[in-house]
Amino acid sequence: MQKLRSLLILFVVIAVSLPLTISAQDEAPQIGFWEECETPTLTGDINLGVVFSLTGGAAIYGNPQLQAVQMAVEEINDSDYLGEANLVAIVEDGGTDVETSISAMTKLVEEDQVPVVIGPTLSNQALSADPIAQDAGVLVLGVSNTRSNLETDIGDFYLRNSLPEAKVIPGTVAQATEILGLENVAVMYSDNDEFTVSGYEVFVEALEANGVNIVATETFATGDTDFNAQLTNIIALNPDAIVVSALAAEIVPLLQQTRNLGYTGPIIGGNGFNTPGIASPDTGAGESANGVIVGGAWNIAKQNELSLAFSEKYEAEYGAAPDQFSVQAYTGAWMIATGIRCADSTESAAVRDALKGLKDFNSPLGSFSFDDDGLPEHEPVAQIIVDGQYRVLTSEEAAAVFGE
Ligand code: 1QQ
Repeated sequence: MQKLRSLLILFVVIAVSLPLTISAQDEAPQIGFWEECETPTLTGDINLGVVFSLTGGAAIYGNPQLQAVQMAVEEINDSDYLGEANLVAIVEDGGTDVETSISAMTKLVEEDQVPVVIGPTLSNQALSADPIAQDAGVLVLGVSNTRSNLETDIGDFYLRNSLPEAKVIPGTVAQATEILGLENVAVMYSDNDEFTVSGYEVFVEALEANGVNIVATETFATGDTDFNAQLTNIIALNPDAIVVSALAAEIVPLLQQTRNLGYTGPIIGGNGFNTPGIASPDTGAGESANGVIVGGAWNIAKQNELSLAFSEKYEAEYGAAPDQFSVQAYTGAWMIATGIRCADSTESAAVRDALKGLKDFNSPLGSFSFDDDGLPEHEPVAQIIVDGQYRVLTSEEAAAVFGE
């Protein structure tokens, strides 16, 4: 009898504590509007078009983007975020050129008839490929496009969660000017890419606003590999910093050549510098990347719980730390699912409207909203590469590279 009683007590204790442990797990922060929007009534497969640069120079950005979207899609389906419906990613390579991304978009829109596309990687591609979706009334969410005015140039079926350079560069330039006491800088940019030209214009405005003189401006083209002539001109003027708007394929040799010519000062870059691949000792510029200053949408030092959970899982799954591009892509896939959930629809316009209404969406990027102009809004971060690592920019970190 005694034995039976203790067994009974044990059973009661387990029965009482079991739901407690389950609900404690439930309380762990989770991405998504679980409370804000009800589980949708949708069923069956929902196709999500995915176009990223998986080949060519921009693959350094596109491959982490794809991995992150695949991770998000798996989580969305495993958690029944879309009720009985299932998100299915249809992946197309956008290459690094315009033509490949146009073909990819055409296939997704016309053949697969997807309601939503995530990508393409480059603004240059978005400007050529996204009008195909726009004309068909298919929603596109850019997750790495940072050129100015894409919303107005593409149309109302285009949204992005990637902060445009105009929301990042001014803060970075202001902080760098204060920390480094910049007076005279030289500027270099690629003049045949929509993003790099736009980034250049934003830099010029920000430098002027901070009272920094531009003592020289040099251009090059995407695909160039030798920057010695331009760098020699610039370095002869002894600038306090070199400001560069470029993409990874050009950034790597440009950094190497800059340091080989003996320039050890700060190099202030745009969004193209946000892949740690440029600092890789094997395939990147290695130590030549130290002293790069770049504003970003995310830094691994972000201590919000969703960012920490994402970083841990991404690293376990793919064997490398995540970068800004993967975080934006992961968040973007969850945002699209949230648009579908909150609209309880897969109609592009309905999803677009629900998505556009997102306010205070808790994500690894921080608290995300669209502003009144439909532009993404969250806190950017100024960074400096120290020993190959992206650190939050402070005077101490700057001193560690450039001395006091
Ligand atoms: C753009 C960018 C690139 C750096 C994305 C990889 O910001 O093309 O808009």
